[in-house]
Amino acid sequence: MDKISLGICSFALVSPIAMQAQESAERTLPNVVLIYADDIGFGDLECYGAKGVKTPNVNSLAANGLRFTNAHAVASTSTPSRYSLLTGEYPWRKQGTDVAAGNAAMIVTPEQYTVADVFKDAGYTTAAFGKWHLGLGSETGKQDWNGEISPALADIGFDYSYIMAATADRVPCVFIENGRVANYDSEAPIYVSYRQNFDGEPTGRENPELLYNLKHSHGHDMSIVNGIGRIGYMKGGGTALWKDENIADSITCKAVEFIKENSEQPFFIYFATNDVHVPRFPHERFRGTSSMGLRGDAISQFDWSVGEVVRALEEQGLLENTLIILTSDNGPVLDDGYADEAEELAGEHSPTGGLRGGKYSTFEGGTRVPFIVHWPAMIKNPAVKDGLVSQIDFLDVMASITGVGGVKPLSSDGAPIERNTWLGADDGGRPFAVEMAANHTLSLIMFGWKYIEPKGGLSMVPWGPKIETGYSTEPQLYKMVDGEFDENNNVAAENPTLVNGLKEELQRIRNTKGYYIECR
Ligand code: NG6
Ligand code: CA
Repeated sequence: MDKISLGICSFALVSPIAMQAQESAERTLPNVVLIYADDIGFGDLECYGAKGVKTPNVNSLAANGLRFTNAHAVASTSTPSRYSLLTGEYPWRKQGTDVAAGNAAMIVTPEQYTVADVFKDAGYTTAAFGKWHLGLGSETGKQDWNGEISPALADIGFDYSYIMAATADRVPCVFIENGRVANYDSEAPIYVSYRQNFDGEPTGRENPELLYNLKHSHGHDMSIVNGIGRIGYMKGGGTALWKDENIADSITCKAVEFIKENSEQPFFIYFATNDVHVPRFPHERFRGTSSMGLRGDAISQFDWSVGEVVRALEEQGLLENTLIILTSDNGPVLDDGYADEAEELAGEHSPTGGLRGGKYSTFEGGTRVPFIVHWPAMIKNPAVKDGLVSQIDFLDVMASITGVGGVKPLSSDGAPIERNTWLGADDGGRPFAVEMAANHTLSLIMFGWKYIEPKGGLSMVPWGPKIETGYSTEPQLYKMVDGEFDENNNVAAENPTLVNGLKEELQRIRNTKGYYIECR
């Protein structure tokens, strides 16, 4: 295997003719629903081997569609992964794509072509629900939370949006509907700062007695909203403030409403759940549904959301011709800053499904995620697929499916031809995938190997989560093929030629936008 000749154009591509572009032109365009989970690991869903939690709705999508076992988020944290999924550009090509504060300026700019623009160009109605985490407004810290926030999602292709600015653990703790705070309470104007507290406002650090819902384990000791400490400071909000136990209900109900109101024309829904990110505080009706406490119960809640979306599609007679893709933004973490007993109660369950590392890390636990494709009208043979998949292709695969794009990608790093993998027509998968860890270490999966570039860094995440980073000053090479995948056995020293080849290949990808296509 290490004799393989590495170098530009050294991999074979599936012929574009194999693309199913010739399929019946009359077929109406599918609705597309992306269910983008937060921090759900490779092993966190029952159909991927989860223990102690039931996920019947997700299982049913997997059983009637394609369930991928080698699919990858582009990064092991949220903002960079989401950035890449929406734009088809690697996050390391653009500064400022790391985990964003709740008052960050918009990271995807209106000039950029996004997957939402693809759908607009195809004549779709588009909507985003739930976690955003890609900034809003033109300048960090300068948003007017009491008026119109601009630019917002309408400027990058979304007709409708009902979102959280960042994450549930970051202020402002309000939903934003079409660029304005939803349920705005004029008696409680909203102020947000990531620098200093507002006079007289309690914080988790100084007033731990007010943390009646969840206590922090690390960080998350600034403003208190709903008895939970957050990252960042905010004042006001009044009746607009969310209650964590209702977040899943709110975004799910809004999405279901949208499906009902838009059943006549094709739509794209970006359905980004808050589950199972911290603070995990699912609704009472999910409490105790798993054997793992709040984290497991949040997985049940996620599964419920999936079920509600599917049910709404079914009720509108749309399920048959709706493409549902279910995946996650990065790998799992147990203690991510709140004392929710995720570690203590995990029991037999392995959130990464036995992979090494987790959220933040360069090991597979950080970026290999569940990936399920369900489209009854198109996918007639449900299967488990092990072809290499990367979320970097989302924009171009959607462009190919909607007929907006051609053989050439519309993004800088995606590949429309990967549509064949995503829809099950090609088992081979992507020739390579690049993944980024929290400290920007890149790894390259190619030719059945995983190469992790050398870059310094602590071997464990230093601020709290008990996760191996995978960082090393030495190159790492792991065999990834034929069930022999083992990230414990670094064979770099025995394979210097291969290591060099993969290093060069990674360098070429770094230097070349559209590298995949250049190699055709
Ligand atoms: C970290 C937070 C963590 C989580 C993460 C982003 C602390 C101590 N930890 O900085 O809780 O919010 O950022 O997660 O503040 S992500 O899934 O949105 O990338
Ligand atoms: Ca995440």
